[in-house]
Amino acid sequence: TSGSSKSRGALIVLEGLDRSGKTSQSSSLLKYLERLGHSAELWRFPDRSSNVGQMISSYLSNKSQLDDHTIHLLFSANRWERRSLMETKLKTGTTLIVDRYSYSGVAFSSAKGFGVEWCKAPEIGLLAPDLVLYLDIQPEQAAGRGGYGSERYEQLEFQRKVAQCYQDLYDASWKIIDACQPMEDIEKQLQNIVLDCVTTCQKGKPLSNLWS
Ligand code: 2DT
Repeated sequence: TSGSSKSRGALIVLEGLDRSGKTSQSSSLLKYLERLGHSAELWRFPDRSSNVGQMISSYLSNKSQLDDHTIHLLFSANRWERRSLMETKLKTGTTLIVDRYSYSGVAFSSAKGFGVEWCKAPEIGLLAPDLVLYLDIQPEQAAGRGGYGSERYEQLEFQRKVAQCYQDLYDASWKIIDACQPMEDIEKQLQNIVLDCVTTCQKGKPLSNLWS
């Protein structure tokens, strides 16, 4: 069955360290869903296109400095400014594949030493994903993949802390995928899990909010 019925779309989030393959796998999933006739879009956070997004982008590329609390709240605001569009899309049957979401927000800021509860607080009330896919890779292996760019956070020592923080966030609902397998194997695994989730949402699984 295609996604063109009135059933809702699924909110699917990909998380993982830098260089874990999220971006390639997100595009591949989008193509897969489209081939099956589903309405789907690829989103990513930070969404650098808004005013808030431009402040974040400038911070990440080291063109500006911001207090750690401030940047955390900007990342969150950047999700809040997309929340209502996100809900509309989902309710009108579009599945969203989202490259990074609140978990990046919490993992990266708690890696700086903030308490997890403080990091989660501004995320409360954002839409909860129907599925979290974690592309699992050791920081050392990720660093070996053609190296990092020049953005803030793209450093092995910090990525090690982020990896630990992601681990503290995992719950049983996350699907952990070994990101060191051949690309096609990862694609296949993700496709099966995602299709299952899309079907469950079509059948009427209700939307909910973070952190429930
Ligand atoms: P990309 O390289 O994927 O564009 O990410 N980050 C991201 C945070 O610190 N908090 C957040 O809420 C989000 C969504 C992760 C840019 C960097 O921004 C970090 C990497």
